[in-house]
Amino acid sequence: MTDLTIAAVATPLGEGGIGVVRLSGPDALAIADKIFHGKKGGRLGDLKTYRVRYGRIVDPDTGKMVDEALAIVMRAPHSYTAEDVVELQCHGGVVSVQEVLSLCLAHGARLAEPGEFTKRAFLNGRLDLSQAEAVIDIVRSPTRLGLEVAVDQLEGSLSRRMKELKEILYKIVVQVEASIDFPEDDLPEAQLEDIESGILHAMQEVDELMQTADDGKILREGLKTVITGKPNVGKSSLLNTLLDENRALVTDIPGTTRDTIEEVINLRGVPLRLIDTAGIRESQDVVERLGVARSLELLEQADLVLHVLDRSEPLSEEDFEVLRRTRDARRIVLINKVDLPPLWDLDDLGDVGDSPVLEMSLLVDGTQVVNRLADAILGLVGSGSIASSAGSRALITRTRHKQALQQAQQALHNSLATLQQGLPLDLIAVDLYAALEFLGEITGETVRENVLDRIFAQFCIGK
Ligand SMILES: Nc1nc2c(ncn2[C@@H]2O[C@H](COP(=O)(O)OP(=O)(O)OP(=O)(O)O)[C@@H](O)[C@H]2O)c(=O)[nH]1
Ligand SMILES: [Mg+2]
Repeated sequence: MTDLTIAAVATPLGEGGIGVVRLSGPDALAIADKIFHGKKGGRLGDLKTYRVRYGRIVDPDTGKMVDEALAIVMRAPHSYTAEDVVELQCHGGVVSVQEVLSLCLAHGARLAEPGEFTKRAFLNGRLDLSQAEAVIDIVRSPTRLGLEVAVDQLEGSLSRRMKELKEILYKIVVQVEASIDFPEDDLPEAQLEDIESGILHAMQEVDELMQTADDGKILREGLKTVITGKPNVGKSSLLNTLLDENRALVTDIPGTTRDTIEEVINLRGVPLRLIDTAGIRESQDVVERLGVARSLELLEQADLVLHVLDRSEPLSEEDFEVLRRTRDARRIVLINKVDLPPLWDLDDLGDVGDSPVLEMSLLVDGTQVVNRLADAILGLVGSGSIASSAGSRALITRTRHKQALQQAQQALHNSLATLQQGLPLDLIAVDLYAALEFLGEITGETVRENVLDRIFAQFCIGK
């Protein structure tokens, strides 16, 4: 695959100051030379790496000029992909960049698949897999803290941590291998103890890393925050207040919101994916019923539930139903409309477990609500720890990494059990090698092709 030269538009499609068409592969310079005419003549193929030329893009078949451009030459291995790369900076119009791309394709390049430039960087050994994944996280990062974590990962924070961890395991493997040839009974006790404490140490390190997975996921994807409650309690009003804009329709008709509405806000550095949902109740209306079903589904996946109640209306079975359903969730109970005469008080709610309860009026005091809610949310998700962990050691941000760690941990656990049962040492070695292989999946040494395809398919074309 890597013997072919690929091309793609690397900038977003639309009008812009410039638009970039990127070529990568062994023929990148030759293809660019067919369509790019430098103002002062000369061939791009004769340039050293990191040189720029000003000129024109010309269709070689018709002799017509397509656009003005700058051509940037980056030679292997000193480029993003570690292959020969040419970037053609054209005027940023939808048609002009497409025309330039078409010329590249007509003269020997193949259209790049999503993420293929980064995939080549990985296959050519310029980035490991965790770093390649960080590239997409940088592009998609919802907040500054998320960006910090992604940049650290691109710089190798996770790669270094994995390397340290693998070093620990290699040491144990060496000890085990060296002892395998000993007759069982002659093995010095101290040696077995060394192996045991090595495994325990590795397990502790893996555990520490796994502890960061919750914070990491929140920073990368945002905290999935579902606003729920029965109809007309003020869910959409809450979304609008938090966004500080009239995003969702608000009326006094129960059942106004039917579909879900999702927006991302930045809560003191922590990204919140806010989802306003249809009010939960029995309904004859088909559309509303679908909305309610979707609300219930979202409740199951929520990282955080904001349960809104209306104090100016009697508590009903629907309120208790939502309370029951969200009992085990990370949850904040919001008692709204306290500007109106109350029809019930806190005791009537019964036991809400550890959930913080806030009384508020979205109508009268929106700003204050935002601040109090922010304090409550950040208190609940431990923002202090999120913010500090972002700046310190490597964070696990992906489920894929977490699963690999869990599998490694299981393998280590098995090796420990084998050791403690006094079984032969070569059995321990098998589990240790398995643990190493799982850890290798994170950085990509032992990853399978179909997993790679899935990872890079998440990228945009041109990246
Ligand atoms: N008095 C008073 N009215 C409020 C308050 N918050 C919201 N409302 C009103 O309550 C009504 C319902 O608000 P929404 O935000 O549409 O409620 P909802 O929960 O999204 O309703 P559905 O989408 O139907 O489930 C609107 O008329 C709001 O103006 C409040 O604190 N006090
Ligand atoms: Mg609504």
